[in-house]
Amino acid sequence: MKTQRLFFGLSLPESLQQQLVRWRAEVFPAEAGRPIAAANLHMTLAFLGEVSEEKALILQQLAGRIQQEGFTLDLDDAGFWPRPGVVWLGCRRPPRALLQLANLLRAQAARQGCHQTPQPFHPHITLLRYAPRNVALPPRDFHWQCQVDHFSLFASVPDQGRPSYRQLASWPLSVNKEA
Ligand code: 2AM
Repeated sequence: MKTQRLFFGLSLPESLQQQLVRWRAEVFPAEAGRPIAAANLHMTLAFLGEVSEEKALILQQLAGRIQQEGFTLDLDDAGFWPRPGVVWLGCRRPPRALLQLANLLRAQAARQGCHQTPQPFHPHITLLRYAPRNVALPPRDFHWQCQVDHFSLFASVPDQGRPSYRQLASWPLSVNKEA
């Protein structure tokens, strides 16, 4: 059976990816970990794992029925998870619409048999992997902003030994009334 490693997520505008990479190079020394390539900077909403074509189609149909508002991502937080050695960028106050979207996608995925971790969704963009335990985080004086008006399905494909993320489909989020 043919399967693909899939996840739902948010892409970032290329201009923001480039800004983040420049900022990362300023605030983290080279020994702080393995940087994620600019084009791979994204936010995962629901990780699906290895999925058959049949199940991927069902999940896409369910995703297409989602009616949710867009939102603004305020990226003003950073942290370190020692076990995976991940340095991440996140939001001190994640928008409710972001949490609702991720939780809905995660619930749909779980109902289709895609294992979901029991930990609550913690929105983040992985900046570095294999960071050492003593990695120094930058002072929280940064604030990156991005309007989110769609979410996407991605395939994780190996590219010279490292994953590369290919966008397979996208769905719009409606206009954010607060904006
Ligand atoms: P990470 O950035 O925190 O490692 C593609 O692999 C995306 O799915 C990555 O953003 C990764 O999150 C996430 N991911 C990979 N394996 C996962 C797992 N077992 N559970 C949850 N998310 C996972």
